[in-house]
Amino acid sequence: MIHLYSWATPNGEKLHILLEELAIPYELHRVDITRGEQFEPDFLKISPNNKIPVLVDTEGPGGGDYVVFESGAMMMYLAEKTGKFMPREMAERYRVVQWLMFQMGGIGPMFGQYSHFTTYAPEKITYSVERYTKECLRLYGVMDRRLGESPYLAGDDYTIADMATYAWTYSYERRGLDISGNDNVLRWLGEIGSRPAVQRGTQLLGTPKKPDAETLKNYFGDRQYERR
Ligand SMILES: N[C@@H](CCC(=O)N[C@@H](CS)C(=O)NCC(=O)O)C(=O)O
Repeated sequence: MIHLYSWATPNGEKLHILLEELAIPYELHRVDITRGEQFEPDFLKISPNNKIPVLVDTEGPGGGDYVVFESGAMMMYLAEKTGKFMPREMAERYRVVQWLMFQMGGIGPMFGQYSHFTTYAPEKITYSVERYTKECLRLYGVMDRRLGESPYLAGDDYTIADMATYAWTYSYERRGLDISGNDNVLRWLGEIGSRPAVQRGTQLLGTPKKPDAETLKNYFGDRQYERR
């Protein structure tokens, strides 16, 4: 059985989408990161970086429990375990890995900083807002060029790279990003967004709540920076 520890955020949603696409049994455990549950000692045992998502596979490679943190690694683990959404052939497989890493190293961190400076920062810092707005739009441009060459990010097939990237990029309107002109991205977002598993996955834990004072304290206050 797969146990998923998660919350309603893009990094959580990637795994919600993949598990719904795979249609395998899983148990969902809510970790309310807005209330500091990511710092609980039991959770830290499986999540050394105090972040969701995390999975525990009770039938792991050695036959017993196997823990995986970092959403990209979790997606590769599930794809490899089930033989779905990531090809086995090396050249094709590394096309998926490259675009998954593009999400993990580019889209995720840059969109995260964009949200920080547009939504969470206590003061408006124009330089930072402009820098991350431009960077997010540049990344949509990279995707648009790629999706002009092939239907999906890694080529002809829908893979974990699409699921991971979709979870971060579909909410461009809520984020206040104008992506008009990126017709290939808009086509891809429309197609992926119409998949029933994607709809179930993105609605599994609802939409992220507006941050209150306690949330901000948990995300950016002293508790975050305690030595563990
Ligand atoms: N690189 C990590 C990032 C995970 C991450 O940033 N998780 C956020 C929610 S999207 C979190 O748990 N934040 C709580 C905290 O930092 O205390 C991954 O992809 O799994």
